[in-house]
Amino acid sequence: MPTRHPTLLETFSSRAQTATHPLTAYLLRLMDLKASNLCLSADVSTARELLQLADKVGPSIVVLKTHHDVVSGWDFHPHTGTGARLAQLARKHGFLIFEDRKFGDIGHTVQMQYVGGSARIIDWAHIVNVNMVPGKAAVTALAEAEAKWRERYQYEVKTSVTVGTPRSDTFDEQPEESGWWNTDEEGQNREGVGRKGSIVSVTTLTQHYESATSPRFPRDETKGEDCLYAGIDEPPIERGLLILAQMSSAGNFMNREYTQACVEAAREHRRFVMGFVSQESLNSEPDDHFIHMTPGCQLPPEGEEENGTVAGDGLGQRYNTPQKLIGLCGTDIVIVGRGILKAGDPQSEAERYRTTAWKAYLSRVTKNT
Ligand code: 6AU
Repeated sequence: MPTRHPTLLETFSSRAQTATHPLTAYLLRLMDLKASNLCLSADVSTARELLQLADKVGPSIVVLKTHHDVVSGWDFHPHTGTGARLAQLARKHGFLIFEDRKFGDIGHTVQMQYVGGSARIIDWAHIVNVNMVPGKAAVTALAEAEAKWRERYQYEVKTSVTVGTPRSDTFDEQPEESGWWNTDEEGQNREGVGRKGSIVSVTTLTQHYESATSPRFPRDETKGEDCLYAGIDEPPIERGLLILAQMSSAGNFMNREYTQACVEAAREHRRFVMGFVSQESLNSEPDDHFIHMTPGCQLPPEGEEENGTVAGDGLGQRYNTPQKLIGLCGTDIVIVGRGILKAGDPQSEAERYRTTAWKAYLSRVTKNT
């Protein structure tokens, strides 16, 4: 049982006022608006299924969790691919995308995995998570990558060609540092973009950044419906990190000391770390306003005792009910995969989970008022 930290007693709308991270504040408002604290773990095997599922279950959830690397047919196109189409569905139904990438390597590598490669995860996933086994540097490195990306994102590259004799002040003597933050979506180096002009004869080709008109992300060029969920604005541009502090699987090695180190890392990066993937609330100091998302959640079949026990999956996964996780352990959002995916009607099963998890939250805060 966690200690009775104030966040356990507060409503999500009230916590939205005090949350340190802008994306956490947004998510808490979304939860209040949709009366949902449900995350769907969309562990399906094709991009087509993923998009159909997101469209169907979108109204019931506040977070859609992906494992992009288990999805066949994932289209990596930055503007029209699977990430961009998910982002469009996220706007339409009002949910955030959480790529369950569990980064777990040295700082330099996790930066490249987050921002670069074919997937360019940071472009379409509002939230990612980190497995902190390599140490706190992984969190620092991801925070740095996000800050650099955000700095760049707020501007669009504009290209202009002028003919004439360039003046000497058109040139910048200091070349920019090279790295993943200087590559565009096609992987081309953008080194120096925004600062230098290069001369071809007397023609000057200039590229510069201009403020983007909308923080919408990724820049949406997909065709079709492009509406924004009513009642709330666009999510903020800031990306968020969840630290994997406790696992649902039997016999995992995340002991108390490890979990405590995760909490300390979160406190050191409050502007980037939204909270934890954990099995209980880890807020303990007055300044802790972290959010907790919890996997290993299933309900007994319909018609059976709602708070009864649920067997594991035979592969190490253990399950608890929303009532136990939200009501007793004090977490905020339940992450449900196969409990919904394997149902005959995933859409109505998602509604059953949404109402049960929301009821558990309401009775927690009501009991405590
Ligand atoms: O509901 P399930 O068992 O079908 O799916 C649970 C989902 C899977 C796991 O990769 C993930 O939650 N997960 C995580 C996460 C989210 O990081 C941590 C953990 O401790 N246990 C767990 O199952 O996609």
